[in-house]
Amino acid sequence: MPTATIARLSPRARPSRPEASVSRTRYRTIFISDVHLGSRGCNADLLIDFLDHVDSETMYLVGDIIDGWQLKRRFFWPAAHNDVIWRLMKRARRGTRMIYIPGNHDEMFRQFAGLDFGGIQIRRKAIHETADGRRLLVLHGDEFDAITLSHRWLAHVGDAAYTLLMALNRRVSAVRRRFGMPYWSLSKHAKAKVKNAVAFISRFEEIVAEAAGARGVHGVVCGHIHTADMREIAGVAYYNDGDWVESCTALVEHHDGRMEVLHWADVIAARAASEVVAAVTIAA
Ligand SMILES: [Mn+2]
Repeated sequence: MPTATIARLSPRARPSRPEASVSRTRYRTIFISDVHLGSRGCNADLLIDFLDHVDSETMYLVGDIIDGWQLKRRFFWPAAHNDVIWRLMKRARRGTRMIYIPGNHDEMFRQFAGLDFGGIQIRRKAIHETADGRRLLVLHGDEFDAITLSHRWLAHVGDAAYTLLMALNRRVSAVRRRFGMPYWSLSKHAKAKVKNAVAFISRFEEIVAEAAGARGVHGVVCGHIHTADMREIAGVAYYNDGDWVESCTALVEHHDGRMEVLHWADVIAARAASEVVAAVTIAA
């Protein structure tokens, strides 16, 4: 990482975009993963909007926050990506309990598991206790991805195809934005149409839930497959917080232990709609 980038990351440095001064929705816990900072696919603007509108006692960063694979190929680090890091570090300073569980794209941080940096605890996995007394195993999820583990090169071929799909996704998004249409994920819909991807996702979900069940916990929170979900699988609560490349989702725990997946593009669209309604009501 060039020195200039690191200098901009210092706690005293100001973000290029100041925090929005709006009242934040408070949750007990927030889980996000698969942000892929350092890659062109990252929807940093939506994530910044999310971070400025929510707060929590505890926040889990469930892996692939920084995309080391993409950064190694080509250095890409716009100001918005710094702004995300700045906001995460500021949360830790403000007293949010921050737990960072590196994934496969940011595996370079796994060597620091057990250490704390700037108030952020780096762990290989964690147990989260919900307000209603359930124990949830929190991990990234690549541990169960046989392809990633046994054929690293094959995972990279997949990564290249994925990068191409993301580039296409950005182009579609740019066109839609120009016509004032809301964010829509081409890749998310493409993936749902491909039988193999669907089979892979459901197999992944089963394996993760099974492993959590064997460890005697009530449920599991993971990321990795960029598909947010929450459902019961063989008596185990399976939660996936999704990603900020395709779907722009987060998993939140309410103060009573209730869990919810937030689709942030929908939240922004609803906010815009209510602002229009308010403006029209005032005008009338
Ligand atoms: Mn991953």
